[in-house]
Amino acid sequence: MKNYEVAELLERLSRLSEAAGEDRFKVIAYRRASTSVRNLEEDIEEVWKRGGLEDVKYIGSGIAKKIDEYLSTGRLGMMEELEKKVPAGSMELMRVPGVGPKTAYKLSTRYGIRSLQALKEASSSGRLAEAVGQVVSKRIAEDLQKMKTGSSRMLLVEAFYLGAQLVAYFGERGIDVQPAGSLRRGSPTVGDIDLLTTDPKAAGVFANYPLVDRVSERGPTKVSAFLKTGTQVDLRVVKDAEYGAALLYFTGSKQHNIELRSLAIDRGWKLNEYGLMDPKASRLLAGRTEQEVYAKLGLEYIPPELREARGEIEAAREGKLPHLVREGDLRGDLHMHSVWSDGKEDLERMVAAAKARGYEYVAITDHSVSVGVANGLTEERFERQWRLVDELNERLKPFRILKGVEAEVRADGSLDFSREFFDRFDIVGASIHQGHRQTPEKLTERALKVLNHPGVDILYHPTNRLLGRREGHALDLPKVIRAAKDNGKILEIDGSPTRLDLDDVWSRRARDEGVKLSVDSDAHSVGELENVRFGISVARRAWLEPSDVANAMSLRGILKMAS
Ligand code: DGT
Ligand code: CA
Ligand code: CA
Ligand code: ZN
Repeated sequence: MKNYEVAELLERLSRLSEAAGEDRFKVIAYRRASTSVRNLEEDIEEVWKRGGLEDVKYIGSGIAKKIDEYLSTGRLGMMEELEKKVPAGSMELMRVPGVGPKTAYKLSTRYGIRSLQALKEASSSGRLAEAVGQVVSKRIAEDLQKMKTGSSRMLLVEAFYLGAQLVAYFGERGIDVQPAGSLRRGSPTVGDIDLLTTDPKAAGVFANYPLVDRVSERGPTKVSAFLKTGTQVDLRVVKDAEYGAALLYFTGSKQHNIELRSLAIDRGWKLNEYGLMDPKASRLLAGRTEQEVYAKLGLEYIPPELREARGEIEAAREGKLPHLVREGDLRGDLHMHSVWSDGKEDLERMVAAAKARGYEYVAITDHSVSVGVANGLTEERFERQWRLVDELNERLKPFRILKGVEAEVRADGSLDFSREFFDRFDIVGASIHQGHRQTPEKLTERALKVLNHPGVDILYHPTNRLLGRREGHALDLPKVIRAAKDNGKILEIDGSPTRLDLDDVWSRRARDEGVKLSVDSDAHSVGELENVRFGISVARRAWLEPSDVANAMSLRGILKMAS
């Protein structure tokens, strides 16, 4: 999925054009196209491959040509021309929302402020206020503060695809690199991308990566750069004999490392990014692989997703680590949409794509009628949809399409249909979208009401959080989990990259209480069926085994649970 990348490219083109004093209409056109690509449900690369770029809203022939050049070659000639016209550092300054092109131009040419670091210093010394006035300076200071507190973190999906692109770029040049850090641990958001390699050629090759905007640090063992997407990448070059220790160290988490190190110290040893050492004998005990280091410390190998200092070291010592669920364990997907409601794809195509992934069953769960904006279905439209589903099921045997619904929970906790009507679905998921400004008590009451409803099988994205945009509902989750347990209901880990809801901590708690979780895509397009990958990251971070996951069950199992 390159939508994010292409949207960023167009956004940058817009900003560069503005900074370089280009025609205003162009500036606006690029920005509009960027927004359009960002919101596109389909994978832009797929659209490009079938020659459909110009069908996308706000993409005309000129912009289509640029996207084509970028997707075929990885670069954009015109962008490189523009970059030459724009003063050094001003693009980096423009990552701050309050710094527009004119301000950036002025700061970099007249005041010599050419990096975020310099901007921060100017902000605290008062020089910034002299340059741009109190009001603007105050706004910039606030933006800088926000960037520091994490609102500038990327979603896992963005880091994942950027990381994959980097690995491929090095791979094509015969260099193995491996992502570490929070990306490898599968955190829902990622601050920067950490890469590790043993190949000394990597540093030079990295500096030539087309997406590199500015190399901020360059030494023999570490190169740091900002990409044009605004992302920082740290590449570290280490020795073969130290690779495992370095991978362990730079995968983190920091807290996990601290616990490991104290384990080493207990034995009179020393653990750092160079290896596990016995200082008395000045001898390297382990370092080539992570497995070796864990083994020497008397531990089972700990998968990266568990390295959060949440009891994994103790479990590893006792040989009690969970056998974590993998994407391949999923036998179906219990949440997705079609054009019947707000999906972008025909039901038939969603089903075919799900089948092609190797699933045994899939639930089509379009919205129910009270979600007007999402074209929610009435009873009558569901009955029509079911006729199509029955026909397809006849043809696709033994594959099975489950008749599903994402039932909207109204403000008073009631649902759109009668109990009898819900019984005619195979799978009923319920979602609380509306009324999210209600008090936590009221929201909890609605969730509990739904979990006590005999027709409901799953509570979808239980807290309704949107990463980077909105906190989840402050539900009384222990109560919600208890209600799910008491009523035999499933709680969802929604794999949509902005949701990843329930989160890892609460999913684990739910599992501990004996509640099953489903790992779903919430796909609105074929490409988004991939979302389960990120849901699986959450599930693994929650210590889930296949037996904890509802859609790792057979068709018969899921039908029984949902009946
Ligand atoms: P992020 O980038 O904020 O999403 O989170 P991480 O975990 O990727 O953190 P990052 O990029 O600052 O550092 C990568 C890893 O390097 C981190 O997980 C553990 C290790 N590390 C970094 N700084 C320290 C430190 O001061 N002490 C220890 N023990 N480990 C560190
Ligand atoms: Ca990192
Ligand atoms: Ca880092
Ligand atoms: Zn949905």
